[in-house]
Amino acid sequence: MRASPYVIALALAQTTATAAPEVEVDIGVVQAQLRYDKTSFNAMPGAKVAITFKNDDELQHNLIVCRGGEGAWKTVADAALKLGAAGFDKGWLPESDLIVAATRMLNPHEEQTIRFTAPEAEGIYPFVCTFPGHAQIMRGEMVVSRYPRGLGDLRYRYYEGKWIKLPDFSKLQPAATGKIEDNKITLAPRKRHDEFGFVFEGSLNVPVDGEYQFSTSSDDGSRLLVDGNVVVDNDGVHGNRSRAGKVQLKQGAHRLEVQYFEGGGGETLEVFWAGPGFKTEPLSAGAAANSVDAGEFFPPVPGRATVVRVRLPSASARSMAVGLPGGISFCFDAETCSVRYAWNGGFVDVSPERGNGKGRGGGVCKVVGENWKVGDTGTPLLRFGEGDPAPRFAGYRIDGDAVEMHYQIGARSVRQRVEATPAGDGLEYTFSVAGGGPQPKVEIKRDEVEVEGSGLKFTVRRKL
Ligand code: CU1
Repeated sequence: MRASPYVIALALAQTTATAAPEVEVDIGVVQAQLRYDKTSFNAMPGAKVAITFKNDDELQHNLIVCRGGEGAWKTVADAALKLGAAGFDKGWLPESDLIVAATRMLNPHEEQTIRFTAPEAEGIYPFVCTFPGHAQIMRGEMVVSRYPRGLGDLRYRYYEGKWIKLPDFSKLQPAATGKIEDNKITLAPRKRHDEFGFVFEGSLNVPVDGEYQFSTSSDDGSRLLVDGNVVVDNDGVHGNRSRAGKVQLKQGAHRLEVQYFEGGGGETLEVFWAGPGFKTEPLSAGAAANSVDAGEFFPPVPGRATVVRVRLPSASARSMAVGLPGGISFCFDAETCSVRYAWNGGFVDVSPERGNGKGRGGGVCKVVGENWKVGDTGTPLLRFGEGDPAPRFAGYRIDGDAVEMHYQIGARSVRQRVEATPAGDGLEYTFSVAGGGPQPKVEIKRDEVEVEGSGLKFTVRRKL
């Protein structure tokens, strides 16, 4: 029998229906911070996943999902760096059997949806941007687990009474009980503002085996138990106070219990947890997703070197931060007329200097990333002979991707041009000297960096 066109159309419709993604995730970029705006999501083993990556940033980014465990992102990012200058043409996508799925390198304001099947093996699958210099910061995790992380079936028992520490609630008669539909721990069901208590109980899904941290922030006392064991003890009469505890948990559902009491005055209860593949997340309503101040980041200007005069760690008060396209930044000290160190990442957090609305400011700014040494001796790199006079800084000039530092050493004017290596793993220096005299020698701590080239043009690369 021949299938009628109608049957074929129906079959096609069914195929399309089953191919619809079971997990749809939108991931964006936090502007100028080299961060994805979503750093964790769950997928069931073998689930059909669709990730829509929206690059609403001024820099290029990609998103590569890796297999091979939590640290696999580094292997893939290093393989991308090894592409060297060819990386630009390949969108920094290396050939690697550790890659589960990948977007192309997206230009600013592009987006792309990738579809793939989540691996059958449960565990953590990191995703990362392999644009040179981004991977240290720009990454997240797909957790493949039959137990999507979170709290479910949350119920409360509400009590009234006067206590100075947590009572044995099991011996007391609750004044009210109920179910909390959104599964967020909350004091909302209370019927008065003093002399009351709660016991919250729910089922907590733990996605993978590992160490988990819990914390409560409460006024007054609280206690958190997992499977009947106390993990956080924050008991007693006190103002809002945080306490934390750690516990090893197996994958699966666990019983979470939070006890709380309020004597008089203000009342607060916030509960958080963190574990493999995710940072601090609230288990309570109204709590900030992450209480750490994100800071005020100075955005580098895309495609152009950026210089900001700010105080930086391990440098004099005359330091400046220079951000280069490609995500490499360095600290230039106008006192020593030398590059003190470099870092890959998100340039500088200037909130300590601005006071962040809280203090007086004027503090030392934070570099966003991890410093690496560049062979600095605390003096200019060029030596003209014994007893060179102290250098005098004479300003800088931005020239597209590069910055040119000007300084005087005695009667000689030195121009030091600095630009990023194509792979973003080092700095290229080009010196020009006016004022004559003997040929200068280069003095650099060669054990700290890989030095390539010679004379007045050379490259210092990060030692891995
Ligand atoms: Cu990136």
